[in-house]
Amino acid sequence: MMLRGRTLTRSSLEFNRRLTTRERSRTLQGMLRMSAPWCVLVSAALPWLSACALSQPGISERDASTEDGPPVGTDSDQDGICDATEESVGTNPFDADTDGDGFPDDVERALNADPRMPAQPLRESVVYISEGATAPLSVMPMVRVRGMGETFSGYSASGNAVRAMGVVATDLVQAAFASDAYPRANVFRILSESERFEGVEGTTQLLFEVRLFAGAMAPRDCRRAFGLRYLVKNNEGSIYGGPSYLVVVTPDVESENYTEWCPPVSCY
Ligand SMILES: [Ca+2]
Ligand SMILES: [Ca+2]
Repeated sequence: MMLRGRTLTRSSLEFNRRLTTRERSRTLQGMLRMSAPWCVLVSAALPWLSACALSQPGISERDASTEDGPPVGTDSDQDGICDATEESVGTNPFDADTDGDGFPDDVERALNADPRMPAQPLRESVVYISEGATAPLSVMPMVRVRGMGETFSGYSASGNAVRAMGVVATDLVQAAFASDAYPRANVFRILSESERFEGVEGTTQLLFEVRLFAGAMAPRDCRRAFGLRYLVKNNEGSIYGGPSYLVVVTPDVESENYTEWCPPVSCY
C-alpha cells in the first residue's frame, strides 16, 4: 500500500536504530530548551504547537536540529503526527499506517480508533462515498427511545474531521428523513421530511434515513475522513445517542480500493 511521504532516507533510519526511545526523547527536549524556553511551556499546554521553535524568526529547521537527531516538529512518515508524539503514543514514526489497515495513524486517532489495532476503526461504521457520485448513498440509523407521548426529532452532528480541506461531516448530508418505527403502533405520526416522530409511547426503535452526497463539492482527488453522529432529542431537550459513522470521501467510484489520502497540513 502506498501512502504519501513514506520515503525515508537511509541516514534517518540508521540514526533511529542507534538511539533508544529515551535518548531520542532527551535529545528533542534538549533542543526545545536550548532554542526557546517559552516554547517548552507553550508546547506542554498546547501540544499542537510543538513545532513552534521552528517558526521563530531566525531559527531554521537546520539550526534546530543536531548532528544526532531530527529537528523538533519532524514528521518522518508525514502522517500528521510528529515523531516525538508517535513515540509517546506507541505508533511507528516511520510508518504512516502502523497497523497496516489502510487508515493513516492520524486519521484513526482523530476518529477515536486505535492506530495499533487493525480491527479499528470498526468496518461496519465506515461508509465510503465518492466525489464523482451522481446519486446519494443512504445510511439508516436506528435510535432506541422511551417515550411518554412526546415528540422525538433526529439530527446529524459533525464529529472530528481529518485531512478534511474545509469540509465538515454535515456538509455531506444531502437530506434526512424519519423512516419507520418499531413497534409502529407506539408512534402517533411520522413526519418524514422533518425527521420527527410525534406521540411516542413506550420503548420504541426509531428508524431514520440519512442521504450522504459528495458529488456537489469540489473534487480533491484524495481521501478525506469525517466523523458523523446521529442523535435524537425529545421536545423536553433530552438527547438519545444513535450510531456513529466514519465517512470516507474518495475520488473514485471503486472507493474501497483507492488508498491515496490527502496530505496532513502539519503535525502535532
Ligand atoms: Ca508521523
Ligand atoms: Ca492504520
